[in-house]
Amino acid sequence: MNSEDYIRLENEYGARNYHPLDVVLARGEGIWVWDVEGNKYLDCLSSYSAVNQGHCHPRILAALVEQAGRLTLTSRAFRNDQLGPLYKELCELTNSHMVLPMNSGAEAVESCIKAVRKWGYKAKGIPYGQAEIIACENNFHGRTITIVGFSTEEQYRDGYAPFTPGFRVIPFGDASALEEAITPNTVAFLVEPIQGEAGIIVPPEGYLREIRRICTEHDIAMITDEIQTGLGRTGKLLAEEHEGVEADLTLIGKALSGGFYPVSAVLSNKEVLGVFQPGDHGSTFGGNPLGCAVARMALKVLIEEGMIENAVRMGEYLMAELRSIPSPHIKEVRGKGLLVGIELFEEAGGARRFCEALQARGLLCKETHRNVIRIAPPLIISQDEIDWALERIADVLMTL
Ligand code: IF1
Repeated sequence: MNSEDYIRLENEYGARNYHPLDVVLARGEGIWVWDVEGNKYLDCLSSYSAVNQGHCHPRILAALVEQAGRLTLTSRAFRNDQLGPLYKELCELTNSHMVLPMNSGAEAVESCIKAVRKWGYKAKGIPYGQAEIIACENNFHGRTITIVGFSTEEQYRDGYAPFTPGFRVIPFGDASALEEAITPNTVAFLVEPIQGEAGIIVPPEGYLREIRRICTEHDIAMITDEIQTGLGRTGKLLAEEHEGVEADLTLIGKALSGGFYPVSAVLSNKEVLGVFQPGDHGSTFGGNPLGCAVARMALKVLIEEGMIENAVRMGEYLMAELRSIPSPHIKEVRGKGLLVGIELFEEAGGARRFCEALQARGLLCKETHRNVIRIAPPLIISQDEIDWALERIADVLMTL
């Protein structure tokens, strides 16, 4: 079968909830992927930052295979020999006191919403059923009914009402808006350190520090959603570290497994996650030994192989070079580490056609919010490989 055959199968049998590029991938290794015809591409999306360590990282693969041959799932009715060590390693790496292991990012977000509501009622005495959580305009935290209920992207909400009450949104990047939105029933503020899906929106310097001060002052839980910005993507293990901030709860996922397996987690101080008593919350696969073994190795290679430091160096180089491309289409180049967005002027006709032209030149990336090309290669990329990408990006931006 060739690409067209695979595309036909997808179109005949698959739900149309994506508009993917017409590239049918069959193999991945490091920063490279190959389609069914054997064409080679540089992956500049990293599966939305779930493959920070590079495709099929050999050490994570070995950990997966070894664990898969020994024990994959026990349920949490029993214990296993991978969970406790993962808890300890995660807490030491992030200065957390407690971990709740889940599977998808959205599950971590939903679990965190349950924890802060319960904490609000039990610890803060908020009238039952009145808890409020504040989020930001243009947020992206997942696709469940509760989460899209506080999305400001109409398409993510259309057709899914009624939504979960108890949420309000404020402008992103404006700490005073948070102060004004807090009520006696506010339990938490949920924010992405950099808004990914919104178009790689970097808040003003000091924003997270201001948020931290306000949350502390008003005793509301600061929640950072690091599912996309975390695990080295922005040049720190957690993006909140750029401002020396420690959230009360931090959500991680995606690259926590290096792209091998759905593994997410809520990291917290004991006070908030401590509200859960046996039976209050759960998940069939949450904390399973296979996911934990994979996550432990995914973290190990991220640290041991200097991927986070590489993201700083390569990100600075990439953004400086992108900013030097004299293309009339470029409105702004922004980002942090290897989470980079090229915003195009409206007159450029939308980022999609540039992504399609880049695909033809062997580079895979994805538009977000019509005018932004997201550039987020695996954190192992070298300067030569960035130069290879820049040659094609400059060519497309100068000739389309
Ligand atoms: C899609 C976007 C990115 C996330 C943040 C939670 C989640 C995500 C900051 C939920 C997931 C994915 C979901 C995927 C595409 C991708 C995405 F374009 F949708 F918005 F990355 F920006 N918090 N993001 O980025 O994690 O449940 O998916 O494991 O839904 O199209 P998940």
